Amino acid sequence: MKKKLLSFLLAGTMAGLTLTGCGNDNGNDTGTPAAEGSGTQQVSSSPEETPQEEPVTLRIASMDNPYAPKSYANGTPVTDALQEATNVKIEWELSPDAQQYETYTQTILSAAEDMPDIMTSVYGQDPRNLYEAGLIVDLKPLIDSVGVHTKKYLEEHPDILGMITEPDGTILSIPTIQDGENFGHGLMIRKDWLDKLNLEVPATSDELLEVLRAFRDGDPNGNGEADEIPCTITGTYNLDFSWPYMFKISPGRDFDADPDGKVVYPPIEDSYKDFLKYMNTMYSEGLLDSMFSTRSSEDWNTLINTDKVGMVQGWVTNLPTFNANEGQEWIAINVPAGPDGTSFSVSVPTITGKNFITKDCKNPEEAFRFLDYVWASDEGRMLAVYGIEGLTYEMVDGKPQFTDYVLNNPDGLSTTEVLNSVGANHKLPRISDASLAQATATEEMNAWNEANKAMMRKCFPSFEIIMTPEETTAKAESGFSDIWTYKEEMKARFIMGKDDIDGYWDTYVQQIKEMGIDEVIAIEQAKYDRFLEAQGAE
Ligand SMILES: [Ca+2]
Repeated sequence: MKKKLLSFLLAGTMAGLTLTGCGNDNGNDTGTPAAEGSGTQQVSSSPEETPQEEPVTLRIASMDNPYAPKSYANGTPVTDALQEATNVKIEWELSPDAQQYETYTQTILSAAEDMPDIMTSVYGQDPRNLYEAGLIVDLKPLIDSVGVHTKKYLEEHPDILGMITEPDGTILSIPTIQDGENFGHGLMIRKDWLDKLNLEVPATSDELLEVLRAFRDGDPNGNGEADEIPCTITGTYNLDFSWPYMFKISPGRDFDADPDGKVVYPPIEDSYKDFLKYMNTMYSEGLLDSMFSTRSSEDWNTLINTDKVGMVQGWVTNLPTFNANEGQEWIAINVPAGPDGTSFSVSVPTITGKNFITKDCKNPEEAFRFLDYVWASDEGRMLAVYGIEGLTYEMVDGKPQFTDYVLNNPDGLSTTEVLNSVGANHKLPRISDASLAQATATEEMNAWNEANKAMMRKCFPSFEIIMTPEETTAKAESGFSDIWTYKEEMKARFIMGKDDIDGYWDTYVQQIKEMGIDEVIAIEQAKYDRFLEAQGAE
């Protein structure tokens, strides 16, 4: 094990030397040969100066390890490996939790002097303001000059490039990314109830209605009373996920784009009307919980735990909790095919942390070279996700697999705690994938996840695309929040039959238009066009 660890560290060190070597082409006036021992007659004016062996010191401000016993300040195997590989010595400025980190950043940013080289953002912080105040630098030129791995990653993931590019073409932060393609929202159903009633997993929207009718009438909880709620949900907003995908519409992120690049507002599209009609059928037949619009998550859990509910929509990672109820067997199902014989699911990568280089950084290229390795190099990504070879993972048939030390930790730590304890899942920028979730999920869950991914389409990341200040103001003043509220109220009224869908649809659409939806669509169209343009540009 030690040998493997050593060889890993050595490989990292060599990569670091190579990178540092590249750096000598810039800003080094001693004329150090690019390659030592190449047999040329050129001799450095000061041979004892070997800058590539001098570690670069970087001050980094961040939240500390969520696994408190192992502070980054004392070193962890992963942060040590990152420093060794990049020939960097980190001077940490750590805060134990989000609140204290926020206080720290407020203090340091308002003082605006002697800032650390690299800082991670606090939630909701807009890098634009920091850039305009002259506190942070544009990373775009650094990506172009030294961001070898970052460039490659962004070329392979143009949607991420589109999401991190500012309206003026600058890139102000390197984010932590969750790929958004795994173990997200889904439909979950009582497999034991299906079995009891001799029913198959529903594959179409019509079969789903049949199954829910059987749940309503067949006393699957076996208490002799018709007390089952075939399907429940917590509030109207959650209906925007999974259910509309049977009708090939995705209203959950406010806007969407059609294949021709035209931005649409799903709640006024005809397919949304079909979705409402379906949910109205569910409601009027007693298949959807009559209290769906006001259910809290506490109610939801109570109904599940008391054996009253046959189907829900939500995070599929809840399944183990549901299945902890004795006698209950929950499974995730793929979105049933709708009237046209198909359906889809939706993914959007999410950005959960942003990392800046400040104006006080003496050597932005060295700082970025470090971020580049940590964030986007193969080695950096392995360290972030899998930790240390031989300790937290082994290569088996060319693929990393978590060791027992992670999956069945001798000290009883959870999988996440083990990885945090070695410094993986760190607070520096990282690209997170579903490896751990996959390694700990059941075979059935992984099968569901793969099938769900196979039917996935990327949707317009309307929440993530960075807006201009003018767009932000225009959207805030557009009355869109009133449109949103009206649309939610009408969704509930249509589903509950308080307004007739066919009879009132045109009036509803007209109302949304009068409230100014076209102006908001124009703003979203400009965002979307820019998103596509950023991806097209190198
Ligand atoms: Ca019953």
